[in-house]
Amino acid sequence: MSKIAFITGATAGIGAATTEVLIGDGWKVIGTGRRKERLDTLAEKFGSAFHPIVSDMRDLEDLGRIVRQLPKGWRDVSLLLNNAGLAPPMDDFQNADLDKQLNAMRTNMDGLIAITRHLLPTLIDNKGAIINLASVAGSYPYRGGAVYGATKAFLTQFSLSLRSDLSGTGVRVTSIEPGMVETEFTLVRTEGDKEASDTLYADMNPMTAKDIANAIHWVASLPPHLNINRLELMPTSQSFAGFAVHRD
Ligand code: 8X3
Repeated sequence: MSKIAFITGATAGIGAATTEVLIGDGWKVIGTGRRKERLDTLAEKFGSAFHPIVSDMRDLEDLGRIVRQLPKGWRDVSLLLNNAGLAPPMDDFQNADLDKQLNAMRTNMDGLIAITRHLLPTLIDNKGAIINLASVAGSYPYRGGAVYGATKAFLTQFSLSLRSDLSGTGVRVTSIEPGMVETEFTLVRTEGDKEASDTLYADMNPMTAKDIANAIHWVASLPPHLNINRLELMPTSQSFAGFAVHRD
């Protein structure tokens, strides 16, 4: 099997960390992202093991073109890591900016479905694997996470149902569901408010992008007869609270 991975959102956080771990294990990585200068930095760092593609997950037509126009030597993709995603601000939904909520849906769901559909013929040919970056927010509700959590629940269910459709093809599908990881993710969620982002991680010990990258690498390196359906991870310092009860 070829060792070519296609990673969406490779420019930061878990995407960048996984790019590094996979390349360290002899993979070649096609990395997409919106920020060209970040992609250039990765291209400089990884040389011929990295193929950068500037792309926006919301531009569905462009995603098709990107896959159709993969250059020679980069077409034989055997691993798709659907990592690109974002969380809108944590406002109660009744107060939320609708455009920001819809933007998260387009990025986390529409773009992901499109790129998966475009790459599937190749992944089937290669008996490859798809790893989807879902979240604990898809299983456990919390305040301010209505749309974000729903997009991640979608992702987990999409992964499981895709396994049914792909029965007999040899393609493996995994939903990775992390809790708190310290990356730029929270900075996006707080719309660049560094203090609010730092407060979320204050005095706890979040997971790192490298922790998740290592888990992804482990899943990708398992023998072909073994499929991890769902993998849920949390930092030890994050756990669960009880139901909220409103009292007058
Ligand atoms: C986000 C994980 O725990 O911050 O995907 O909601 S958490």
